[in-house]
Amino acid sequence: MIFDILTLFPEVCEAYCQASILGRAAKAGLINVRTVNIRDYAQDRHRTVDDVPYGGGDGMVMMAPPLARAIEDLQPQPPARVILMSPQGPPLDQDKVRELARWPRLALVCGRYEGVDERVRERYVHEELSLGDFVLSGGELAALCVVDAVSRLVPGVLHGADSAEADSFMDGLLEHPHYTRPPLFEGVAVPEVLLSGNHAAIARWRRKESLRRTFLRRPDLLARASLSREDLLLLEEVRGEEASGEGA
Ligand code: 9D3
Repeated sequence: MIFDILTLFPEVCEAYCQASILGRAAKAGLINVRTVNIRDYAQDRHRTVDDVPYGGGDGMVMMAPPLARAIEDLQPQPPARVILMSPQGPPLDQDKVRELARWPRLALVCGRYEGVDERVRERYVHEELSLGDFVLSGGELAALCVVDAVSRLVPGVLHGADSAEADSFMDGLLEHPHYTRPPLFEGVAVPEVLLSGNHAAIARWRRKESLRRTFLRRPDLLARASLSREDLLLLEEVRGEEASGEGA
């Protein structure tokens, strides 16, 4: 999977992509993250990439010509999929991540300032994506989220423990609580079932706590999850316990 990140802050993007799982994936040749400094495509002495908005108003707008040239200089041409990171796109979710992972190459355009000139969007951008309804200073963090989330779905990037984790969102529930040593921390014990060695009981407990968390924190996810008959029985237990004030 090849990612091209078009940005005014290539160092920021490179640093993240060289660390941890992404860094290892890049070294293994499973992903290739290339950054393009949009400022390298400015044409004046001051390397200007922004200008005041036509019609007036606060803030600056990212100019069309440098960004257009940067996109046209991507290799090979035309780039497979050009995505503008923008507060005006639909928020990224795991369904979208799975869809993006099917492209061989993604070009991620990071806006700065109040936005990019509308003509770039019209001519080059296939889709826009946001991270959600909050204000960032630019698209870099959003582009890195795409690189990170999509890379985790590239075969070979995750192994063993990690890949189960990648699957965990797939059934649409939140994860159960996790514990590791010590068995007693500040007077709080690890739930006994986890020390029992009874793998069926552990699996049932985890599934139930997963359902409990989703019920309490993200009922919207529960409504969309595909639940087995066993899940529905566990969920009834959870509802009863929560209504009677038991449990966490
Ligand atoms: C004054 C109106 N603002 C829109 C909410 C202007 C504005 C603020 C911040 C325009 C662009 C930006 C920079 N943000 C991004 O480029 C961005 C973003 C975000 O701010 N929130 C969530 N997802 C994203 S993806 C790119």
